[in-house]
Amino acid sequence: MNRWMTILACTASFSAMALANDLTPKLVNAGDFSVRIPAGQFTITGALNQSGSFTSRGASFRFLPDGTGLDWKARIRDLVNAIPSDYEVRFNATLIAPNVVQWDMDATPNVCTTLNAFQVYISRISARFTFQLEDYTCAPDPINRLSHAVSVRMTNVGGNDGNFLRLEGYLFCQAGNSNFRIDANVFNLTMEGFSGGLPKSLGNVNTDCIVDDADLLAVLFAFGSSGSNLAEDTNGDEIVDDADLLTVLFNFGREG
Ligand SMILES: [Ca+2]
Ligand SMILES: [Ca+2]
Repeated sequence: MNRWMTILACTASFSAMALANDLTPKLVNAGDFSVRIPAGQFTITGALNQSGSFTSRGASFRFLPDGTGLDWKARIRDLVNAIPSDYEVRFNATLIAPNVVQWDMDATPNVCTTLNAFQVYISRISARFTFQLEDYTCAPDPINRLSHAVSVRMTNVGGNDGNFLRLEGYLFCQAGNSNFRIDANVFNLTMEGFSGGLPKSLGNVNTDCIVDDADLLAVLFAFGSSGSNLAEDTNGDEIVDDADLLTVLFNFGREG
């Protein structure tokens, strides 16, 4: 009997450990992530020949409620700062190993836009980013794009097979004219991102990584206040009332 109980206890604790180590729920609970590309390279070949370094200033993206819960959308301008296109592309998530998420995107925008000084037609854009998730001590977003603290660090892994961005298009928006065909490749990427923590919509009004008595007290002290951008207004209706209090109570103890 004792032996069975020991086995059961071991199994239970092992399961708890396995669950505790899965960081993807922290991303889903946070609902968003920040990311930046401090280093990378690009080449453009065909009708235009250029090469150089590729970097991207920090941006944040929201996870979509459909799909895996870790899919997200981005405007091309957020991915490639040199292209001012608002066309949205979708990144689909696949968990390829514990705490390793691969995001894939493949789209055919067929839009005429600009790249640096040139008019370009983008017929296809595709990308893959692969990130290792690691615990990170709860702190303000180092990329300074998220309004809540973060508890997960994302670092890209998998080299050029796991991390690339490709563009197919036509110079001067001469769509379909092979004389104007251009291909752009972004590679040797270094990326980092942050997620985790909890948004105030889940009752975390003091931007740390837990809903606890500090949040409860903050809402109680602010109870009845009205105005825009109140930290304690969890649902954004410009008043701190029982709805905000209930949000804190329903999420009490939740960690992100
Ligand atoms: Ca809190
Ligand atoms: Ca409110």
